[in-house]
Amino acid sequence: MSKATGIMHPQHDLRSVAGRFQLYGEFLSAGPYGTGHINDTYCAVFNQGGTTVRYILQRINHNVFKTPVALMENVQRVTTHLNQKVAHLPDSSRSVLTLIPARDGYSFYRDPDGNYWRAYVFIENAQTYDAVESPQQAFQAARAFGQFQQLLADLPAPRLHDTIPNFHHTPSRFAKLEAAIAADSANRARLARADIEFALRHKPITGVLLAAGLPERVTHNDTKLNNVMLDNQTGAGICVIDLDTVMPGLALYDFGDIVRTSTSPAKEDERDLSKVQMQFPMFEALARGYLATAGEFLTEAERQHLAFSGKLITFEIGIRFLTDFLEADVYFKVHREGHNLDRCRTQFKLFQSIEHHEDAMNKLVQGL
Ligand code: ADP
Ligand code: GN1
Ligand code: MG
Repeated sequence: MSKATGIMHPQHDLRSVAGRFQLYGEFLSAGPYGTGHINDTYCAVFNQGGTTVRYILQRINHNVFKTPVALMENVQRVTTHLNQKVAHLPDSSRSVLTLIPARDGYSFYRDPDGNYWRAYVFIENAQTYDAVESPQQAFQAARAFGQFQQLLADLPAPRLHDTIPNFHHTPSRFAKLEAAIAADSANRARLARADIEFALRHKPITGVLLAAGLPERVTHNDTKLNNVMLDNQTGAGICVIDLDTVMPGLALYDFGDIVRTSTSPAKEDERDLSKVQMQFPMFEALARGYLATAGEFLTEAERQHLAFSGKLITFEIGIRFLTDFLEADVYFKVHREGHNLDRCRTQFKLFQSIEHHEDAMNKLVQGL
């Protein structure tokens, strides 16, 4: 058990894993890093000729990502393309994730237990945030995710692999929830009656984006606030990270998830629901930041659904947390009893708050 995070970390020999990558110098230490819900992320520290250098080492969660080799092919293509686009700009090595190849030249290392590992250059003097603190942060995050979509618009064929099929197909997510309720395998439905009832009542919205005639694009699909690094000095959104779900999708999956994670001042697992609310100035900053970069390619139908996408993606992640709670926490990492149910409740509270402001949000977008 790691003291820092309270998460169970199976004992991986991180020194030996680090030794499989083209990392030079003396290995000093490695420990758990960050607050992601899926992969095991570590920071590894090296002494390189008297300078201390950090790297990110990650074990890909192959329970969630069933095709790690295809996933790494996507990550390699995407980072190479982005790097070509920004290479001439100052500070380009902090604007795109850089994979460090394994000693055998592959982009990953497969250990004897069948785990897939990768190493990234550590982006220094920048950080991620689990909850938004200012409209400037919201603007910067949204601008960076919009630019990410813009830079990938001309990614050469072939189509990227679907690393998780139907990832944002909300009706499929809803069907999984219905199955989990019917099975009630952990006898937990009794603890979530009102939440289940709330979810079931909102089934009609699940198909709206799919029916809106929106174009397929290359999208990130996991644009929560802590998947973009903000510069410590300037606050600028410098690098989009967590590229496992970059694949074909709708632009609004990304905008919706920024609304979900960057309009409320509360963390995703806040228990005091009175703190969970959609703050209008944050939404305005997000919309302005996103349109500053994505505005040049969005269609009219996409613009019209910007506010709605925040509501839908908040609902979708809410029902995913609820499903995982009912299935005894097999997907998302949990750190306390009822954690997924707490997360579900913040989503449903935020959903209601977005709904309350939806007309005003739509009006604002029309005026931009
Ligand atoms: P997960 O898929 O589990 O969310 P992430 O790839 O988002 O994993 O990494 C978890 C956290 O580690 C991030 O939120 C970020 O704080 C940190 N992190 C990831 N990659 C880097 C990097 N290249 N440089 C610095 N920090 C990073
Ligand atoms: C997971 O990997 P991470 O922690 O950035 C999840 C997202 C959810 C998010 C909820 C591959 O994101 O879809 O929206 O948790 N990623 C995957 O916080 O399922
Ligand atoms: Mg992440």
